[in-house]
Amino acid sequence: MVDVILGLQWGDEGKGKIVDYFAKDYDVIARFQGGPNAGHTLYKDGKKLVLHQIPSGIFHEGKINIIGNGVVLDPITLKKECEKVAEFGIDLKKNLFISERTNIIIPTHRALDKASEQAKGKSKIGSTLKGIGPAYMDKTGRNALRVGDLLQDNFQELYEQLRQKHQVMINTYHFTEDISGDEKEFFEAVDFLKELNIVNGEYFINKLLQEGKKILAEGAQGSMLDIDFGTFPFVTSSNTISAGVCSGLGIAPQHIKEVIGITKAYCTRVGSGPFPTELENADGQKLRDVGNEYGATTGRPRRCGWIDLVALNFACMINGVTKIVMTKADVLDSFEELQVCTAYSKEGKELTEIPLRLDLDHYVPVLEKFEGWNTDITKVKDFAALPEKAKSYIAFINNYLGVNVDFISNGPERDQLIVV
Ligand code: 2SA
Ligand code: MG
Repeated sequence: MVDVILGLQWGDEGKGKIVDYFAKDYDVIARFQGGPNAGHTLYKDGKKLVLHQIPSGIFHEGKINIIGNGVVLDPITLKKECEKVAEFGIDLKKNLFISERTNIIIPTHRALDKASEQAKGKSKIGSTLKGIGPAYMDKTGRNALRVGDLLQDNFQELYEQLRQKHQVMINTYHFTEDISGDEKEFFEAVDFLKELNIVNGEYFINKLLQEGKKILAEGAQGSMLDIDFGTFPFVTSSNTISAGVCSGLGIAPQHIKEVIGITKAYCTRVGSGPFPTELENADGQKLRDVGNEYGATTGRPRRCGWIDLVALNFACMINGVTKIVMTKADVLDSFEELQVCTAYSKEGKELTEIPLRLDLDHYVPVLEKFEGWNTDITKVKDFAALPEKAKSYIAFINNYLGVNVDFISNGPERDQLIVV
């Protein structure tokens, strides 16, 4: 059986904490897409740690963590991450497994990412510049190197071929960057990676399924950043939705049971692209300050706004969400008034569907107002003890989505999670 945890917004919904919380109930935690662009924040022994590629179950004894074939893996970032995790006494040889089909990010992918963003100028995507787009382009373009290739004698030759191909492309952008330092680090990291457990991911995971093991698939980024269904072209380059689990791990759809969608009690976005409920005012700044809304990977300030039920409803539909976890509810504690987007208005007409192009010159959010609860909820343990106004806010969301909020996170700590 496979359950999925994924983001329903534009990423940064707090997946790291929630996966870490649920991990105890699973035998296996697996990443199925994305790469070092992800930033999953966990707290271990009171210390903050940001994971980018290693699944968020890594701190649980006896769990198997898998980096699936759908991921694009940067050996340099992986080595650094492994070293950090090892400081906590975690033996990666025992509990980290990497699919041999996982595509590799090489230094020129990052240079290409930068060159491409620079060339886009004002219409840039706001990429994390980790080489994600170019690496997935090499996958679909059938040029990529994969983890299994590292073990081949001719890896150096394969690398050189790809690097040269990239160099031609980089030149066409008139982009110059010295990557020789990165290259040295890359080959050191490749040697490190070769010593980890490289497995045939699809047989590995299917054997675990046959043994009755419980698997948790951990999504990265969010549904509105999905390459097919997100706010294209301001998206990432992978399928972030539940459908990505099958292709990103090599498991059949009938194994998937719960799809647990994570949403913040409000909404954020980092990078460019449409964000109908964005608040470019004092309320937006307050959400950013109270919620500490800065990119976990790049440190970029996140754009903040009210919760968008049109987008959430769309995400619930595309993913087949069965349960919702609402995170950072406590960030709303000091707001006198809250707003919720229930529709978009275009030329006087109200729409409740996500259009092909969410062009903000034409789509204006229709907002419903709520009285804020104006109470500190960070110490609340039971749903019953939540202020009535918080309950009505949640009830309204449940009713709109037709899926219930089953958990409410009211602080960063593991035990700050209210079961509804
Ligand atoms: P990319 O790097 O090419 O995949 O970027 C394309 C778009 O996807 C967005 N994106 C993200 N959005 C939110 N969180 C992400 N992870 C980090 C975090 C981001 C950070 O957890 O905070 O630290 O800045 C993430 N990764 C990609 C990105 O902003 C582009 O809009
Ligand atoms: Mg994040």
